[in-house]
Amino acid sequence: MTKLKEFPAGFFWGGATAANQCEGAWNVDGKGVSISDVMTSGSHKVPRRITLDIDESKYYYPSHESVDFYHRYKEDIALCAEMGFNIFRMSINWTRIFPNGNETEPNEKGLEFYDKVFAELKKYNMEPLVTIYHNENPLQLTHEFNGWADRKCMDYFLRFCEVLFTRYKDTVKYWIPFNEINCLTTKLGNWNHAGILNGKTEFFIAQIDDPNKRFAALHHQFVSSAKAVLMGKKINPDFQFGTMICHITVYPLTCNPDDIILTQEEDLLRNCFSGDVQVKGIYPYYIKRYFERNGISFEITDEDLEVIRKGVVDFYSFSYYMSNCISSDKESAQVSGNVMGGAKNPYLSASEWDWQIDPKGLRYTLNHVFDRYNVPIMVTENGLGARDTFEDGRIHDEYRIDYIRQHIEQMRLAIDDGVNLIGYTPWASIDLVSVSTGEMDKRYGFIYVDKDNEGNGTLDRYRKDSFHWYKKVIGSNGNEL
Ligand code: BGP
Repeated sequence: MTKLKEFPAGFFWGGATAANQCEGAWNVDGKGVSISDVMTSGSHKVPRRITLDIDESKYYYPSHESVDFYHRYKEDIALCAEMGFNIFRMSINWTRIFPNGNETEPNEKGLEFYDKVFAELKKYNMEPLVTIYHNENPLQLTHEFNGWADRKCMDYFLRFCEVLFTRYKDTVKYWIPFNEINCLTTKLGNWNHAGILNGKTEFFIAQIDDPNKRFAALHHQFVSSAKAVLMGKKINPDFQFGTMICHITVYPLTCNPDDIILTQEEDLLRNCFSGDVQVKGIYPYYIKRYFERNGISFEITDEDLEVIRKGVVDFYSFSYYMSNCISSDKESAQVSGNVMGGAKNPYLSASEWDWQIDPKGLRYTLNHVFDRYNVPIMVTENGLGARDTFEDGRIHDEYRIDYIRQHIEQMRLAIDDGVNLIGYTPWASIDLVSVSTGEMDKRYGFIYVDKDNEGNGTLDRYRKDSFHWYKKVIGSNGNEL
């Protein structure tokens, strides 16, 4: 028996956050309103909604105060440094820099905030990993022309990129242009990921899915990502860009060939399409056929395709929370209550929110994507959403430790398989607002924040048991689990 390969020296260990889910300070220092700022809180039974009028007395908007990273970033970064992070994933809130998205000059105060965050990271030798777009579309662009559904959005986004690349030329090396870009391949990702508002009711957006707009929006994000890569490499050839795919790994529920075919279709559409565009630089054959079969059409120019071909990313990153089963039998397909769809896998348990826990699926996925793309890989999100109990300043989150331990074990096996895995930034460094529920009690962090679903709490930070455990893992470069 040969010895299992170890995590390579210099492996990136850290955690992930997103501006709209942790910063708060939604209208401070010149910040404009983003689509996330007009989303009400929800629950896993009642979906979040986008309001048209911000009337604070009627609704609770979780992103407005959130966990106040904006004012507490020093304390939070110090805690991450204590765990031993050498990488810190975060996003830059577009509306801090361009409040309405369409200004010609950036808001200096917004940039100064990120200057300070980067200075703090540098103090602890933490590499910033920056998501440029994490559901933070300026609301103005949505009102003006339906957000990403319109080509005009690209120019405004690229101006935003230009400002960031120039300002942070020597500060940031790793960039992710779009978070979970592939969510637009399903109707769930419409509003949340692209600011497309279809149809209005009195106070709310009706959220009617329009696949033409949705896939046009996705296309505009692909072209913008490729243009950002080309622009960024001119500004600093050492910049490294990555895709970020919400990878919901799919298995056929049975060996019925009908299940196999459906599973393949689902995998290609949801998981592979966006990676193929961003890493291989091609619009794959199967998506052209999918568009034809479903009557989907929008403008794709020759120039777009040329840009996509040239502006490929350097690394592949993805979020991995679960796997799902696909079944051609309607009844089985309905069994799971999981918001992400799919049938229940009898071999797996699930989180309270019905996300099926599948550590071995991570090893399978790592091999699958490395074989397909052959570029360095980072797992930029993975974690367990759970209700934590706070007792005398302690949080005993053994369940989270188990979840992350098992996933790290599988990452190590994938490395042993030969996969070039370079980093791991689990969700989340710190408790923050959940994107699907808008609530606080679906917690992911290593650091507990005293705040509840209604927004009450001291905002004080506490180290969970998982904090101490993860510190040991990082200190041993993944050897002590
Ligand atoms: C991903 C998002 C994150 C994050 C995470 C957990 O889809 O990129 O922003 O929130 O999922 O999801 P949730 O908060 O819905 O549990």
